[in-house]
Amino acid sequence: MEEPLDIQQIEKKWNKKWLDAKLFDATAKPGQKKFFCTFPYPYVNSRLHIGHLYTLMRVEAFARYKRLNGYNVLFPQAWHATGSPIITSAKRVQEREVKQVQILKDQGITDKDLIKFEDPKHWPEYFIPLATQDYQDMGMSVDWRRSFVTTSINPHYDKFIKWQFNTLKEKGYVIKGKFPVVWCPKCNNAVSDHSRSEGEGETAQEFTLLKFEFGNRYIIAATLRPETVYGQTNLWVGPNNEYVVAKVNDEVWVISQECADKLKDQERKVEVIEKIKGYELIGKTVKAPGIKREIPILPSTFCANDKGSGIVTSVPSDAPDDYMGLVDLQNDEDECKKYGLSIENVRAIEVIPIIDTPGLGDKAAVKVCEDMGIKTQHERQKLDDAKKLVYKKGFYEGKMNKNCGKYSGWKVEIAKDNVKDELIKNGDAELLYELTGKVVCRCLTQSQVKIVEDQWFIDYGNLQWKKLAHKCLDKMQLYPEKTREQFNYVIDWLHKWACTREEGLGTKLPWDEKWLIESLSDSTLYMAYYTIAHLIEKLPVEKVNDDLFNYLFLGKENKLENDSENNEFKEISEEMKKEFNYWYPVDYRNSGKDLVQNHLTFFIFNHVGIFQEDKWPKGIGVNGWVTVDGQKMSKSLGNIIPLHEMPTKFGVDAARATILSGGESLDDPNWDSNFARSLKSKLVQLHDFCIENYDSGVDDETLVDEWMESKLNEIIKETNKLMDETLFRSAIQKCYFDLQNSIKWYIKRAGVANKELMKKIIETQLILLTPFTPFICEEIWEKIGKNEDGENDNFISSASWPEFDETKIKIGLNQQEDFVSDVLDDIRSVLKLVKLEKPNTIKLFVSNEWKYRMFKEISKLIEKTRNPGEILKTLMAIEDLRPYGKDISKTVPRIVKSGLPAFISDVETEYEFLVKNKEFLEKEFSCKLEIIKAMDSTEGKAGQATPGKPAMIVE
Ligand code: A2H
Repeated sequence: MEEPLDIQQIEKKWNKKWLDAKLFDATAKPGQKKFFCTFPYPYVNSRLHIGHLYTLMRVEAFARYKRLNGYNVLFPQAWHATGSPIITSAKRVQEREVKQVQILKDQGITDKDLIKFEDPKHWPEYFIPLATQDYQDMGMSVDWRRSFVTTSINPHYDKFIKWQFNTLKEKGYVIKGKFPVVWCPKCNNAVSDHSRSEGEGETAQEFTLLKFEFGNRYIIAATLRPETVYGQTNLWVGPNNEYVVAKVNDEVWVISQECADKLKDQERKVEVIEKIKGYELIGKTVKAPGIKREIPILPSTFCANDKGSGIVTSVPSDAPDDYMGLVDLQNDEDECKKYGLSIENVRAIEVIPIIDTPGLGDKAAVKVCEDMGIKTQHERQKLDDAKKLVYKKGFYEGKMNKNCGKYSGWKVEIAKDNVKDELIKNGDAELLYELTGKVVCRCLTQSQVKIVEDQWFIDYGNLQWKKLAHKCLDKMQLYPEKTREQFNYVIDWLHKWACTREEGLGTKLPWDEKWLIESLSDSTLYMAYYTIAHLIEKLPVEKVNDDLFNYLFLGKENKLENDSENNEFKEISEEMKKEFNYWYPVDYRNSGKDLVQNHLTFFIFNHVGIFQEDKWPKGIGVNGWVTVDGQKMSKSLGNIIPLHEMPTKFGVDAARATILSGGESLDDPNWDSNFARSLKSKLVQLHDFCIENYDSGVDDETLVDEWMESKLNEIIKETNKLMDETLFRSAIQKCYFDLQNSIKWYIKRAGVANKELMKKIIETQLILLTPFTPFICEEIWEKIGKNEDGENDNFISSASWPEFDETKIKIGLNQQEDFVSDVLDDIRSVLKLVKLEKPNTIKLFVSNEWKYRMFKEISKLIEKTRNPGEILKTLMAIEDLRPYGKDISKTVPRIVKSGLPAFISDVETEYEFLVKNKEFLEKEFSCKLEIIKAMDSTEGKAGQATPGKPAMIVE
């Protein structure tokens, strides 16, 4: 008996061969088509795990597919060390903090080695080689010459980032100022997305604080829609909410305690004087800002003290909450009485129309609440939906009407800032920043907004820059396309981004060295660095400066040439320029869906802000988050599988194909351990099958060769389409499972396969599978004699993707084979039903002619209607069908429900086809088979035959 396959040995063998042959080292070859793809560099403070694998595999499978399709493919990989996580962890190791020590021990670090992790620099030194090994073990087709690490640990890259920031600053994209940032009061630092344990993507949002005159005080209400002041009818307070009267700078304000706390971080001096309950204010009046009209204070249930000031101005025309609050109160005499309000006065409050919104009239909130059947202010879910709808339409499409003074006729979108500025100028309003959602720092302290002076920002709010970003996006291929809307939204929504930190690893801001550039800002343009990474390291770092990068990347004047002593320098810089110009732009960058709102959009911005248009990125892929065996990945569940366990636990090929089979598009993919285990043994079977069947079989054509050719070509064609759209899960289904089934069927039908065809099938399937399971494919490829000399071109990894021949795809043939397979299944079910194991005779009856006629008519009609009555009526109008009215009326509803068979021919064709396959069926059931036309039979059963579904009697 042969030795069982040693999968791990095979993986090691091919990894070594690929590395020795430098198979994935990619060099510019002007004239040859290229594909440049990237996976965001992982953060090197821990080992890689299954969460990385899915996103990574989407790049890897695509890279291999493109390579097989004749592209010169560059797939490089670098490592990210920027930011505070490593420094924070190193500090925690210094303190021997139990949790942190455990995290390291779980990753195999011994007590003895612990001390090394007190030094932040040790972290990348330790984790990068391990990550590289994991990548190699997993068969990633990376050009390792171009790998690097970020931060000042890498002085060449450090210079690149400095150049990037100098360039951004020159273009006015980096600005200094006073800005609201998400802030941790404990760490005394801005909390970047990477440094959060909760609330990634949440930012500071601007609210306008409206000031309502109330004697010698102001009652304050926060709004996102300052332009709606013209429609104010009243103020809302929560009757049982506690408010404070506080001295804020030189004025006295009524606000919530939470608001008072926030104001302290936003450049106000705040001193609380006394507390006051909401109900004490109800029934009093205030003078509303912007309109200088007295309006009453009324009770509602939706005022939250932790938002704005805890008090809301009511604009029932355009805010569904406000409208329902008013309706509720107008219907509730008791509630009015309770607070001493006159119900007549409350009922006299009228909605003031201020905005004409296309499709929603001039009181959008009223219309939407009525249309949605909202009855009270307590229907939260419906009200939130209504709010979104009214806001989106009103704000982006609405126009201010005649009640809005000098702004009448303005677009709402434009009026907003103008009204706001005017209110502020007149002392009627101020600004407050609120977080868009809860943010918790890694130190587990809840973050808040703080206005920081002297901060550096990337100005993603710059309108000209946004325009360029949109232009780039418009031309970009997105995988899947449905992410486009989100990208457009993020481009519009991004504003100033605090790009520096005081602490961490990183690159210093070149012109203000007390600052370090933070981790989401030094990772946006580095794909360009990949094109030169292996060359620039040959230069002494003093030679690397902005002039060099300007020359390489922006085609600016070569200020370096005069340096006569340095021919080598010149040579290297020319080579770098060639590499950049060949590989750029990036063709495909893939990442998880959480990065659309920051990294991926920053990637677009930075490219369009710095590079010429022909270097703008061409494609982005976005994917979901991995779950493991149906559960969310989490430390506490212990279900995070590290990459280095994959080879021993599941085998690399099986792991690669399993993770991609777990999902595609934006689905959250599921890792299924059982699937991986069973795939591992299936791949061994594939190996054995190929070895056994390659180059064996008959020279004569078989009955089903033509069908098999058709199927094979169809599968190649469909796989191509799926691969081009990165729908790898479906592609694996097609080129592995579907093709496998077809091959099995072919062998069953042919008895002995045709030799040449079998060779072609095996070769084709192996190449189609190579992007997913390259190790086993290489092994088989070698064993079937395709790579005997071990030359580079003979690896299956460098083979040519099979072409399909459209003329060989014969839908009719495919349908006929499906018919035979259905007949086979039907006979089996009948035998099972009558519990007959060994039949003597099977009689098959081919349907009566008129039924073919009926089926064909129905197949035409069903495209227009699925109403059985209508179909029946049309059929009955056909003269030669009329005699069968009773049968037809029974058949039609059944067909509408279950569908028509794919194979509808006519009596003669179906009959002859069965006769042709008689021998095959007889062999299958080891019995005699009779094929009879129903019209020639007197058996009652014969009448039950329908086209594509012969009736049968088994004896
Ligand atoms: B808006 P977001 Cl016309 N509790 O102002 C409950 N709601 C509060 C609040 C609090 N403490 N503070 C402010 N708000 C309301 C005007 C408006 C608003 C119009 C249309 C839509 C609209 C008049 N009311 O908001 O949930 C305020 O109502 C919908 C975008 O944080 C504030 O803006 O997005 C809005 O909630 C902020 O809601």
